[in-house]
Amino acid sequence: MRPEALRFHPLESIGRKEKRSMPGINGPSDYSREPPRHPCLRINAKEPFNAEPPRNALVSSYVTPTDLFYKRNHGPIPVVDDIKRYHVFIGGLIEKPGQLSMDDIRKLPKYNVTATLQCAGNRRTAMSKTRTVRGVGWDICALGNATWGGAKLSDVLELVGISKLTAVSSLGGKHVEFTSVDKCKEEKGGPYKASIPLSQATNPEADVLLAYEMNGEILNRDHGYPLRVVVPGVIGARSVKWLDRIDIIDEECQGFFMQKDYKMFPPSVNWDNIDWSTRKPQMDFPVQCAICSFEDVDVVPPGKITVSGYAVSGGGRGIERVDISVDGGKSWIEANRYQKCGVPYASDDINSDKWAWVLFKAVVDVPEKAEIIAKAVDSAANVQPEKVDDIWNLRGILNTAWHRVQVQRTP
Ligand code: MTE
Ligand code: MO
Repeated sequence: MRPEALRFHPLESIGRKEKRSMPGINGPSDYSREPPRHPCLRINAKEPFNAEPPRNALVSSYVTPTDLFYKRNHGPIPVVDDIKRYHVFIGGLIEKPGQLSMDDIRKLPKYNVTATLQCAGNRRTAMSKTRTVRGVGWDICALGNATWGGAKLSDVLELVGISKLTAVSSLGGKHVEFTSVDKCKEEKGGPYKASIPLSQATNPEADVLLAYEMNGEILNRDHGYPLRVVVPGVIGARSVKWLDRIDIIDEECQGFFMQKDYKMFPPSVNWDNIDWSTRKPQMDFPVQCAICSFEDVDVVPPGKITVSGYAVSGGGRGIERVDISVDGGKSWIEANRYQKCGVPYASDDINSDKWAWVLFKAVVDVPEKAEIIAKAVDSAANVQPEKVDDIWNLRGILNTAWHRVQVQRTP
């Protein structure tokens, strides 16, 4: 139902694909206006800025502090010069294109969804050790768990006449495309974009948000100020930051990051024989976990040690189990898992955050030299692959192989 005070500004006078003149937000073409960042971040690329927190810091809290949350960009951070002028345009295959201001969006019912966002390139550096891959190198911390506050996309789409649970709209729309304002070299200087199926966008239970808050504060510039999409359970690449427009379209978005990137290829495909059209854009994240209490090779004190880390799956599938081995995979014990609800959210089970990671902990005795391994099982009994070689792919995405660290005891 449309709240009393809400205004949707129809744009009868402008064409469906036409750009309005004063959006109040723009993407700079250089890096002179980047925001300040936490000094402890490990920088993987400076321009565009790509950085992740240290392992130990990542799992020291269930909700990742915003300044420690990984930052994944493809261009300079956009600048909002006038928030009052900012509007998100809604067009494409709808009867009446129009636009919403931030005030309009804030008048819709607000939801707080705790969801883990993970880059498809998380753990790429380890995959590149098998065979070279193309892409920014990431250790194991290209993910974070935040409480996102905003309006549901399903409520926003209702304002333009698309009812809940619609797979095909009356004008033949099947996908929802999100377009930003940042200038990406992969898009030849054009903006970042992505799409999701209309059925997911109009499903209130999919919890797709137009978020204006992160961890109870106004979204900051690095993470998409003033408005970003959050698609829970799906690779981070579909959660478009600095949202400029939403278009209802008949085919999935033809942008670079949907069609020429973020697709999962088999190990036999290389840069000479690749045919991008043979694969679908990756959406759901597979089951993943990693040990964050140690570096890849580490020294530990004598006595019992604590193995801790994160486990998360895609599509709203929870984590059923995390197994730990200290003898290279010969025997396993089960780790303790925990989650904590930050902000109340009325899902079916108020005790678990279905889109969020679990943190795990196991206290173990280790031999003098040990390989510690962690692997998780999700609620659909999906397991992680044992070896990275089996899932190697040229873009180095979705490295979900068993996570291993080598530790040696001090005498
Ligand atoms: N949105 C825009 N506009 N530009 C981008 O470069 N990167 C995407 C996604 N949304 C990106 C974007 C990718 S690949 C990821 S993993 C997430 O944003 C990262 O979100 P974060 O920087 O808030 O952690
Ligand atoms: Mo990503």
